[in-house]
Amino acid sequence: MKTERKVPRRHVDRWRVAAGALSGLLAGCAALAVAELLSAAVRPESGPVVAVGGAAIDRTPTAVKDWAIQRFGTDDKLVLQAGILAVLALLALVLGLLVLRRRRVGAAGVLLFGVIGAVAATTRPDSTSLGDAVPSLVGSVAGAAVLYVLAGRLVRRAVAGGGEGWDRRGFLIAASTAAAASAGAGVLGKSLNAASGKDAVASRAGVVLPGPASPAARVPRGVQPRVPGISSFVTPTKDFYRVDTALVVPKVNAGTWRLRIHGKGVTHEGTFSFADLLRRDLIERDITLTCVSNEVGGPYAGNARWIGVPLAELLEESGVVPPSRGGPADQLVARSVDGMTIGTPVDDVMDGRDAMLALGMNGEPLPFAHGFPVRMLVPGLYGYVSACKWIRDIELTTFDDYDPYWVKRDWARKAPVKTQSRIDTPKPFARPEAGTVMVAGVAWAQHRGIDKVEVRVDDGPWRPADLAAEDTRDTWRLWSFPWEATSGGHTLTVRATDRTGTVQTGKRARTIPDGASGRHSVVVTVD
Ligand SMILES: Nc1nc2c(c(=O)[nH]1)N[C@H]1C(S)=C(S)[C@@H](COP(=O)(O)O)O[C@H]1N2
Ligand SMILES: [Mo]
Repeated sequence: MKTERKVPRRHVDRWRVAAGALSGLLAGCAALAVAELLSAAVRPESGPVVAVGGAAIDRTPTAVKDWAIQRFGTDDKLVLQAGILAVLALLALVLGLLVLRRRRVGAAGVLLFGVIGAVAATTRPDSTSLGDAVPSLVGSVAGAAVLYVLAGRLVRRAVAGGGEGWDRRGFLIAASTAAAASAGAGVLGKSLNAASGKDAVASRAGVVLPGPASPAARVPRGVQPRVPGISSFVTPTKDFYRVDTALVVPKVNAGTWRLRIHGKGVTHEGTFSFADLLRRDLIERDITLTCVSNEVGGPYAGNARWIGVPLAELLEESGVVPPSRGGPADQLVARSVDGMTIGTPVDDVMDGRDAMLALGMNGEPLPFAHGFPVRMLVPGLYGYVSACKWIRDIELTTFDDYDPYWVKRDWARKAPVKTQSRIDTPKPFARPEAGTVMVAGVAWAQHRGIDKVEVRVDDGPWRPADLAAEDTRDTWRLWSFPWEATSGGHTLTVRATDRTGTVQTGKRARTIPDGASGRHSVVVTVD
């Protein structure tokens, strides 16, 4: 008899524990769903997962961030969000078990997460109002209430037919109601958030880019070797790499967007609208952009045709004098709508190169992911010291007075692009047939230009590759090398020489603090 009583009792307990865990998960879902719904009313960026994720990105040690960019690329943000959700799910399970013993404490635990989310949301650099706390706080109240109510059904009590148990039917009804309501709120919130950038989308659709007053130099014939597997000279916009800290791509309405120019030595402060910029004489240029986080042989380089306002002209009109001519400001700090800060040497911007406020990319208004409505570009500098997307403010200051975002995180204050080359084909561990194998790829040294590319097989001599035609010294240059491949394992290595005569160094350096160096090698087995 004893054992017979024990078995169902343990059975009941196991179900109760499972129901507790489920309650925790449902409370978490309810909290996130309500927060999502409210963030649609406040700001998409005020949601707890985005806010905590953004705060986590800013606090992630540079080495880890760099690793994440390399390992996951543009998907690093998805991975981060999935990670946050996984941690939340685990904590929700714990709270669900806690609530079985201490109903109030368990429910209060949910509120604690609301406070964390609220603090993260209101301390983000783009947060301008305490209203950003609302989604997290109200969401957590909803979650706590769900947990408290569900826990009430899990209390052990006398049930009909004698013995002990808990109100299973009541629990199931309450749990399914909570699940359905959360799903409803979540779906509604998601769709409202998706629609929230509608005015920005409409403003982008309405942009008509004028023809340039100064068109790009004609692209010479022969910039593109016909070798399968080599990069395209112009990177199609959809394939252009994306690197930034934004968990939600900012959707800025071009109609209300303004750019302010101010700071040291600015005698004519100015505020410009998008229409103001469109009315000016625009320049069109081919410029290759590269990321400092690009490993040797990595993918974070792209070449596009940009149209925009020459930045030096705007600065001159504002009274800015570069330090080389006696001006007081040596650093230009660009600020974006999402709180990014990017510092560029004023001398570089005003030395005659085509630094610009870009309004268009490859014949279209900038895509949102690449900085619509306006971004900065400075040929020859890595993106993190030059290419501010979603720009809204330009301040003239000094390198002594201010450290921008990445510099605070141990990256170099100044970072001209290092001379680099990459083998696009063959791919690592390819098994080409013996005979002529086309080795091909790209080389870049923006604003200096590429003069020579050489290929070495195993420990053999460096032999010159066929250089494709050069567009400008601000663009990358494609190359190819017909290799008479003999069977066996071989290592192919490439190096470039820029127009200053500097040969790409074989000395390996990490991406931190000012860009990777070393040579790209590919190991293949010839059959
Ligand atoms: N607002 C903002 N601008 C930014 C960044 C960012 O994180 N936020 N990242 C910079 C970096 S590190 C690079 S390499 C380029 C990448 O531009 P792309 O995403 O258009 O290729 O944008 C730069 N501009
Ligand atoms: Mo970058």
